Amino acid sequence: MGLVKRGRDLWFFEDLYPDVTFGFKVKNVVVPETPTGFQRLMILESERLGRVLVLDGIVQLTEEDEGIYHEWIAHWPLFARQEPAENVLIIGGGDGGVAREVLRHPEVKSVTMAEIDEVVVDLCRRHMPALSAGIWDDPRFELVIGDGAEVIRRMKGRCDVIIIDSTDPIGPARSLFDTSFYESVYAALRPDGITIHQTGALLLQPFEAPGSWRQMERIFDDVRVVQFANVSYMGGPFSLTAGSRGKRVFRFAERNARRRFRSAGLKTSWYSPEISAAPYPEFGRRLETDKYGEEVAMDIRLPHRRKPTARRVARWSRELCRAIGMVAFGEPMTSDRALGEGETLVQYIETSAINYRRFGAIAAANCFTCAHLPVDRAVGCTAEAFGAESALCWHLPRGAFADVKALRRQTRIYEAALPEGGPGPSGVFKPSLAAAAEVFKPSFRLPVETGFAPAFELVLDIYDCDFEKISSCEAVSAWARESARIAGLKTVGRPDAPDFGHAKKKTAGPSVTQFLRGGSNISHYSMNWLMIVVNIVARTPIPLRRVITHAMDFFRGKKAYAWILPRGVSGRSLKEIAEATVLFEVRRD
Ligand code: AG3
Repeated sequence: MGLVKRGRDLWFFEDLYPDVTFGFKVKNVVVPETPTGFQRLMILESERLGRVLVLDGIVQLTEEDEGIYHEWIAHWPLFARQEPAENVLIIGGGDGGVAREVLRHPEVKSVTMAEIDEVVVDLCRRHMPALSAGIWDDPRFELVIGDGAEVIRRMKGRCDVIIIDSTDPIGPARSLFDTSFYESVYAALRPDGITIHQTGALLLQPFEAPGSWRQMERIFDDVRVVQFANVSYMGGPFSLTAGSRGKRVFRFAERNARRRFRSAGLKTSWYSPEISAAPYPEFGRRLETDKYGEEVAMDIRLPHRRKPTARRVARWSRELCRAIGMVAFGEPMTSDRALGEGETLVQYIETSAINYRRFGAIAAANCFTCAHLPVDRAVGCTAEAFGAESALCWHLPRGAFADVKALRRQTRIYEAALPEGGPGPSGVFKPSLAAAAEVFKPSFRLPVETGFAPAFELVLDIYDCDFEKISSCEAVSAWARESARIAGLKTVGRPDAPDFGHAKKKTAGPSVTQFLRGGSNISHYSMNWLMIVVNIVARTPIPLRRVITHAMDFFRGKKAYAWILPRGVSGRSLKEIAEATVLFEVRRD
């Protein structure tokens, strides 16, 4: 929205979120919106907040409350250390607020500030001089205009503290939230060094801090979240994620801070060593239990002699999108235009995909979204589209950071009857829990081997994957081809690998569809959650262990959860189907 006239008054409304906003009455436009070559900059003045720096429509600071953010991001890492820091690197921070606070520590010998956008430095210095007061004449301070991601590579092992005062991970700061950047931050730290990064509003940007945490946890020896709240970053609790080089650095952080703060005699308005850096328990819960998405797999009996055509199925996919409130991405793809027995139709939707195939008189459809899934509506719409009165459903939590038992508890296998679409009288079943070792034994037989089902689906969630691999469309396509070879499944056409989820933090990353003879591999990759979700459907047995461990090795995933669903079954009870549905966990260290 930006600047909006309201009667005689001019107001500013922030553009960060599509559905909630932060606004204030503008007394004066100090610098009208100016493209800097990197971003759009604007400086406004408000009666209550003083001057306000806005980049790409997002409030970066106000004169009234900038001290809260700058004190926390500078003093927390500096005081947490056992020994005083001598060399400090600031990435971003062009307004000078962080440097000002860092330079208040007399033991600090050098401060380098790497800011990519010189216009931010110049205009803030001119229009908000108090922010950077004193830094320009301080001989310890050096400004480098350049990309922080590059500057840091020249700093190997030289910094005691690295403060990343960036904008959000949209626009020029995107690369500062990558694993490769965090790796160079770790490499630039001296032993016992600390880095700290702004990682967004805990509740309004719920994937941002967990996304950085998950990446940093793999690289740094310890990770903490520091939280505070200010006026200008809407949403209450705001997060700073800190990482250390050295396992014991944070262990005494609070004690060090109390001791060193007292002896420094520094006066702060907002920072206090007495305020613990522990995040709300909600953050921990989110790391543990949030799920990436949910899926409902539906097997429905087609009315006698009704074989849906590709057009009919494409119509279902449009109806389903409408029913679940999702926008389709592109057109539906089919493994074969005739969409005969076992052939697959895939429709990408805003946050993942829906798909369909038929095994004899059973239509097997899946609906997977990374947003809330109105399951009953999805099931009702699907059964109705194919003229069925009930549907056998597997409702699966996907990408849940929970243990395998909790996962089993959250999995529901039930018969949904129309028109209610809710669980039928037969109740809700759970999958059989197995150990990977059991499933990987040659004696374990897939439902297609025992003749229980004409097809099976391997639903695989792999956690803690390698960022570089899962963010590359080429890499994931190569894996899809390779995996088909290992599975002994013939590919039909080339993998389709679009990257359409980048606008949303949770879904940022590619998706892949590889049609297979008698099946498909449809998978999604989350750059922020460092995980992938895979669905492989096949009508012939595959070497389960090799396929799963190959995928985990390829993406360097540490942990995986897998379900095996018998698909296209007819003439079996729900209980038998539930018994033939297996859930297990695989670990690779
Ligand atoms: N840098 C962090 C701004 C974060 C705004 N994001 C948000 N409200 N979610 C501020 C620069 C101050 N030196």
